[in-house]
Amino acid sequence: MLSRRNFLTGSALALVSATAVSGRTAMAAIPEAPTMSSAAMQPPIPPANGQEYQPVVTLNGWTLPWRINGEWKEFHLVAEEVEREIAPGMIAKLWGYNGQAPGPTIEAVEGDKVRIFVTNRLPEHTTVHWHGVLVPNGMDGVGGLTQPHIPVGQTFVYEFQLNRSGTFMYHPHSDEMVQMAMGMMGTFVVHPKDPAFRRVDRDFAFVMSAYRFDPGTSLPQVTEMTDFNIWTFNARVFPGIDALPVRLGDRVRIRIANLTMTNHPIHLHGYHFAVSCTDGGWVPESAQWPETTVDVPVGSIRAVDFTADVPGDWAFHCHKSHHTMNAMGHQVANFIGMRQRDLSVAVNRAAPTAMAMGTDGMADMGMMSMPLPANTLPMMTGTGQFGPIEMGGMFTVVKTRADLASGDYRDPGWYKHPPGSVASVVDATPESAPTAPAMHMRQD
Ligand SMILES: [Cu+2]
Repeated sequence: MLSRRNFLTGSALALVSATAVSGRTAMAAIPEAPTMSSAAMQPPIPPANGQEYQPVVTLNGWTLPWRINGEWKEFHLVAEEVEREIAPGMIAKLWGYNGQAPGPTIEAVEGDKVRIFVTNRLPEHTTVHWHGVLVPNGMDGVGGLTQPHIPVGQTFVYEFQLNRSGTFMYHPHSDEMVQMAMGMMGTFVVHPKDPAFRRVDRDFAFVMSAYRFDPGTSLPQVTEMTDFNIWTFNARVFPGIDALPVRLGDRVRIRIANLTMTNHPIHLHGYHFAVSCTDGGWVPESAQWPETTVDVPVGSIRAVDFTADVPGDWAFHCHKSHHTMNAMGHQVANFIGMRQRDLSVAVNRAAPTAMAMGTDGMADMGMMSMPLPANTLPMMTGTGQFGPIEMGGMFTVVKTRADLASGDYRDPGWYKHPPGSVASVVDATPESAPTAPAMHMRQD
């Protein structure tokens, strides 16, 4: 293993620029490459001197620190093998950047000149494409087309000016199928130069990725095209995904990027939102309409803005119901209404721990802690203050509270409902039931 000192020296000597002006930067020292060992949401980084914006918070992620060098903001990405905790109980061996997959969020301001060093510590070549960022052609990161692939062990530098604000991504354009299926991606946020433009009080971001892990394994099946079983927000699944803590009355933005291989209708309870931004820029207000679900196509970003004007624990999830499940077999028959008792007796002779399930639906899966193969997760899980939540995958909660301090992103726990405001059981015996039929009768 190289020490960091050796690594910095070595990569400075081996520096190859993606630009035609390599001589200018070839001798520059490379900034440190910070690394992150935790999959927990890290606090945002305040703006650099003289700049004003609401820093973005990455769900179960972090922001890549930068340094100022003259008129440049300098970043250092390291493409490498990582171990990512998908949720407590499951570790995936992925490829990512600076210790995590997805990589850290790159954050800058419209007008910034950015210099991004990319060191390749993968076993094969790579590149970085800045998805949605308008860059000179030679900075576009398409291996073979706009630059040579970054060989193993080498460092390339990308330099460009950020002329437009918005929400973007980065990912390889080298052996793309494998490298994205292995988790290589990240979010790239460019704040408007005018801090008042579409200003929000809380700004969240994440990228969606999907994997097929055969139970008990830790490497994703990179050739899978359709049958994925782990659907993630920032390579985490419920109940491992951070909540989104929000102060009552806040203007909130959630930036949702999609690098899975299918679309995701992302649904928010409690509020109406509007799509304020895509990876193509800001949507004019005259072109927005109120929504509660936004379909995020593959290779796209939708940022939604809303005012959190009602307190509570509001579900936020993909509306494809199999995307709010964790690892599950997809060849299970529908047993609803079938009598399995005789079958169970026969099966138990051969497999004494086998259990007949599904006769009355699958909710019991949410309550049962059946023995699982190593390194996998229950299909539906998570427990709230009223019992099993019966979710997994792409599900989390917007937690809106009146007593949250601005800038406090700690999980505030479960919502305390005002007395009498929770749906509850009533006496439904025929004598006490309200007489409903009247409303269906026509008065001719
Ligand atoms: Cu989905």
